[in-house]
Amino acid sequence: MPARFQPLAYAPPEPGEMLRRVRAFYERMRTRRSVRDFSDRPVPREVIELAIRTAASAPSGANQQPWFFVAVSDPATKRKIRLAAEEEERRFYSGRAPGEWLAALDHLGTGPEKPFLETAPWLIAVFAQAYGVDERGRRVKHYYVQESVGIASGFLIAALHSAGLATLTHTPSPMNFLREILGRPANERPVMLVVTGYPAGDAQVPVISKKAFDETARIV
Ligand code: IYR
Repeated sequence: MPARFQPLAYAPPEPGEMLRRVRAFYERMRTRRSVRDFSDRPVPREVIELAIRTAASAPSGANQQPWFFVAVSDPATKRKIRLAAEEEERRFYSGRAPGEWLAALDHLGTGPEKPFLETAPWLIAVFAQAYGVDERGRRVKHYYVQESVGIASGFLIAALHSAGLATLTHTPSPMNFLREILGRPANERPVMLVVTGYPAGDAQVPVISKKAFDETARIV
């Protein structure tokens, strides 16, 4: 029988070192912005693969890893995704979205045109496996799917940002077309597209701010 437990590989940092590391991470992460103007400059596939490996190292309910990532650089597939997304987004912006939703988005300056879906070198489609399927084709219940996929997506965005790439979490609504275009099975639900690449040289981002610490957290 293989051992069920093994010693944790862990080297405690000095408190000063800990503070330096967490501050450096904070300073790095807080420069991340959602970018909608991408350059078409290529990004090596290995960078994307390592970012996905990072995402897939995330904790998950019962370690079921209920996710699947499809990284797309093929221009024809990106085009299909853009056309399908824009079709949904046109409906979203011209009637399907309630006025309150459109008002909440107004300051971001978004609209139904999604050229970045073709310009950006990589689109990473994140799928959640609502349930698993065992070797005999039987359904296996998955736990905390949303939470697990959310955590993995956060790891993915952090890894891409730490590499120096711009990212956008894009959620065309609805986005079931992704399952068809990317040939994913019925137990998988598309959660988001993580668009990534270099920002365009003249990329603009909305002037926004984050909540003050006191509005975000309380330490007791
Ligand atoms: N899916 C649309 C609308 C949209 C919704 C939210 I919530 C955003 O934070 C941004 C956009 C779009 O991508 O334009």
